[in-house]
Amino acid sequence: MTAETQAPTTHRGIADFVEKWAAIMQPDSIHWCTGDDQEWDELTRALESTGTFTRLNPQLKPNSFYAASDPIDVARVEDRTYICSVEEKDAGPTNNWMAPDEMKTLMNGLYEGCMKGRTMYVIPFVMGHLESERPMFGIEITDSAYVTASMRVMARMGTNVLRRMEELDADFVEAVHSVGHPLAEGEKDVAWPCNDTKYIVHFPEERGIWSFGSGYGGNALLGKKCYALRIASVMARDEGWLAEHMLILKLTSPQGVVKYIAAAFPSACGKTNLAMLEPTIPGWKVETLGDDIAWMRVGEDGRLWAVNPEYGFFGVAPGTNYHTNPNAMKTIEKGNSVFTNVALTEDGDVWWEGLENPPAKATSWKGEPWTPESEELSSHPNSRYCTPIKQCDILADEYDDPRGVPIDAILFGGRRKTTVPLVFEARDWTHGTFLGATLSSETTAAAVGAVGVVRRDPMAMLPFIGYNAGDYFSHWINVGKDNDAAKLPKIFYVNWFRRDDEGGFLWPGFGENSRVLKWIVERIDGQAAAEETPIGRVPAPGSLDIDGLDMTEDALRSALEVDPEEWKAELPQIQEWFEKFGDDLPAVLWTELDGLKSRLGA
Ligand code: GTP
Ligand code: SPV
Ligand code: MN
Repeated sequence: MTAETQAPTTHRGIADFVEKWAAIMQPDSIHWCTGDDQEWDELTRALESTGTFTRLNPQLKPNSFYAASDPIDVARVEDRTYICSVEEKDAGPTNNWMAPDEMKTLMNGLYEGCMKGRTMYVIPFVMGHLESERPMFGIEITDSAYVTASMRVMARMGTNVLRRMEELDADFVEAVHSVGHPLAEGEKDVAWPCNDTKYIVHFPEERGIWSFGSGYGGNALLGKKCYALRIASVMARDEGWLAEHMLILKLTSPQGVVKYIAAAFPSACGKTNLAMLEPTIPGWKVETLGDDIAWMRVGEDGRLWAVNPEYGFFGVAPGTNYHTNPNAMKTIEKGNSVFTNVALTEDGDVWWEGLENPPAKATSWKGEPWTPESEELSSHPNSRYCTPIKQCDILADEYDDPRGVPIDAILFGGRRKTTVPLVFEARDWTHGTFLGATLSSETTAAAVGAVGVVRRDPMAMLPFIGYNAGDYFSHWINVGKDNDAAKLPKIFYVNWFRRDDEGGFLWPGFGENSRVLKWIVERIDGQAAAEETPIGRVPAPGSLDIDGLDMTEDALRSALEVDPEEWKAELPQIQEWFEKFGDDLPAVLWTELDGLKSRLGA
């Protein structure tokens, strides 16, 4: 061991973990992350020197950087993502599985010497609050300075976290990451090192994560999807709480009544936009608590309390602009942000499809010259901004409260051109669980693979449930059974993406979604009227406020329509979906499906 590899920690478990992997991966040096500004400067300078980062014009975006990935490394790789539970059955029918020993043998082969010529960064981090009753620690080791810089934005990390782990002699999630691109003696690095072979692997019983070959967000920032959803969902099952792919927002009415709303939409289906919504209806206010992940547990008062475990936004760039999401724009304009796979303009700014004022000339994410006449997109559809949550002007004060906020409503939603109305209400928790379990959405560019294909994405968690999805549904049902249902959130289903015959959106979306939120909270308070339909309760005529909106009551009816024929066509798909889970599917979900069938007269 050289002096450099001697761990600057009194936490034996952490020192052993780092030492063990350093011996396998053989980095040139080891850097223990402090999280301070000097470290950020060193990291970003190193990233500039390898060409990974281009510094943006400080007048426009201070302390901010542009990065373009290798075109083979642009999104989550669901077919390379594994849940390696001891028993195959515990991974369930929706996850890839391999026996843990077999996977470890395979990956140890890949990890052997994989950090040669590189620095191993050791990132002590905590998901959620450091001051929480039980801080949720992790140590990520990575050979990517890009990942290290991004982790500093997305998670609370650094020396203060390490010191707290030492004080508590805390358990932690071992998060192992390598881009899988060792450098031979004298070999020049590439701007975006990665490997054709990729594995994103979880060992749920050991609470361990092994990732190889990718530098992209969800594959490599291991505190995010891998820990805060896949591993945390297993912890949540064992301990009786929920780890969900949900935004959290605070809604204040003109009368000053506050409601907290959580919403699960699949990747690239509108969470960030709803979380930062600028209401178009007078007197209403939205503040943000989180845009992607919610950890929720029933408190002593019987209500469901939610915290956002993250520290930044990793948002979809295309479509983001001053009309759709002014609060995201203002957040990134303060600087301290990383933009990946967008276009770089000649004045050192970034641009993407949907942003105002297209530049006359730019460099596309592929490094090619681009003009507004170009046939190719300037930015990858899954290009992202990574920006500190604390810079968001409408961040709710409660964000810093380790207790979180009590949730009044849970929204499920997806991207469906047809069939699914703008909004409807579940009858009760079990029916709401049925709606979540059968959630369907068109696939997006957030994951590698075909785009626009309708698939079931239960609770928007299909790629993130760290165990058997049948057991996950039971867990949801049990949360309703074991608690006072009257105190739990009411469940709703929304669809901003329904189209008319010409392919246009039936609902204007974005800030206008505040009208739907208004109907939802008025339902909770017993003020707004609803109509029963076979699928649930939709707004009664006149109950959803379209005052001042360029939309007729008739057009609204088309957005709200429940067509029994379209829904009958869904039934065999839901049946087939449920059959996948065999005996693991809670029987009450079959009862719900039977009820739906009979209400549809099918
Ligand atoms: P992940 O970060 O991948 O989890 O995505 P997300 O769920 O946070 O989605 P996001 O809010 O970033 O939106 C994804 C895309 O949907 C963007 O291109 C948005 O412009 C678009 N979008 C969001 N809300 C609406 C809406 O109300 N109507 C329409 N038509 N598009 C929307
Ligand atoms: C998603 O795909 O749901 C994201 C982006 O939020 S990633 O962090 O890459 O998973
Ligand atoms: Mn997401």
